Amino acid sequence: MRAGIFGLQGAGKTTLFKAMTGTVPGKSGIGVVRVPDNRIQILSDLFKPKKTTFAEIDFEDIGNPQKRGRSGVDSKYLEKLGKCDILVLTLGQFLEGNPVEDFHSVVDELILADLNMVENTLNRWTKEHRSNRELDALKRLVSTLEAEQPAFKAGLDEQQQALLQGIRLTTNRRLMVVVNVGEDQDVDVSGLQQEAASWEAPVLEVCAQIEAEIAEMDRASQAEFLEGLGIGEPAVRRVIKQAFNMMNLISFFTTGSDEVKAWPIRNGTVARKAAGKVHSDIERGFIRAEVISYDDFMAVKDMKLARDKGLLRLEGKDYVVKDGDIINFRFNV
Ligand SMILES: Nc1nc2c(ncn2[C@@H]2O[C@H](COP(=O)(O)OP(=O)(O)OP(=O)(O)O)[C@@H](O)[C@H]2O)c(=O)[nH]1
Ligand SMILES: [Mg+2]
Repeated sequence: MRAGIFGLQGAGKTTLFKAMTGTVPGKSGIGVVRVPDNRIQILSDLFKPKKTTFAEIDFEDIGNPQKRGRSGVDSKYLEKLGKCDILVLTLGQFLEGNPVEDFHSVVDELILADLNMVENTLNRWTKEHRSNRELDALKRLVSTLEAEQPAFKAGLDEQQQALLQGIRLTTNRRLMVVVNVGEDQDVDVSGLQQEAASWEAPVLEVCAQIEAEIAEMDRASQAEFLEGLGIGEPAVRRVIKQAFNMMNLISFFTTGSDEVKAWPIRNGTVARKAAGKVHSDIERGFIRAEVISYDDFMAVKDMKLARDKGLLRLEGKDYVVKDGDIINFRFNV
């Protein structure tokens, strides 16, 4: 799963990437980021496993195709954005710009590009006498985009989405806004929040510069530094968690003396499919899932005790896995 960092020139995209990954973007522009989860840390302290594994998502520094005040976007940029599951728009507040204007100059271009794409497709499909269902779905997209709303607001159902699958859009995915604020800068983001509301986009503030410096420190200095600044946790951690949620992901956990691990899955995944994440054999030979919620487990903090007390539930293949479920799969091969 990938989140694409984009925005105007010099907004702090690369600095934000550094703050999240701890490194500069390589040639691909993609970096793997660990999703902060205190529960995994706590489970790891209890089980003392050889290995502790957090969920991970990718962030991509999409770079800068669009200069301040210039309009038009190139197809390569749109293609990159189209490969991302969610978009992270970075606005450089520290530049003394106007974040509301910057917001519009970026997202309005995306809406316009999508509108062009959809209108061209509609013309072509009309000539090709495509089905009414296909044309109606397209028309619905046109009216949404004409109203300067992102494509995902068209509220197309799964069938309609499937009909339009081949059309390359960028505004049919969720957006998050990161305001890159300068040190000691007092910012009022309420105007921006209003604008972002049409995208249902959360607005987060990050001082990317400082956080990029923190990301380079060792753990001990990081903690000391954050305490000195009076910050509980770096704001980029919230950006990462938010991105994870916006991808509609949750985590279930597996525990043991070998490994404590968070497994990211789509919200709504059933037990048998979740088992397949761990191993295809476990999915194939699935018998039951032994499940205990993180909170129930933490009341006893011991798996044997939890079992003796009957706290482990036996769930079948169609059980919808919940965030924080600790699962032991029973299977035969
Ligand atoms: N004062 C201040 N400078 C910042 C902040 N964030 C980034 N910068 C500086 O602004 C400049 C641009 O930051 P980048 O992260 O390279 O911006 P970018 O969006 O990747 O830029 P392009 O890739 O060229 O579009 C760099 O010199 C950063 O050090 C900030 O919060 N405060
Ligand atoms: Mg850059």
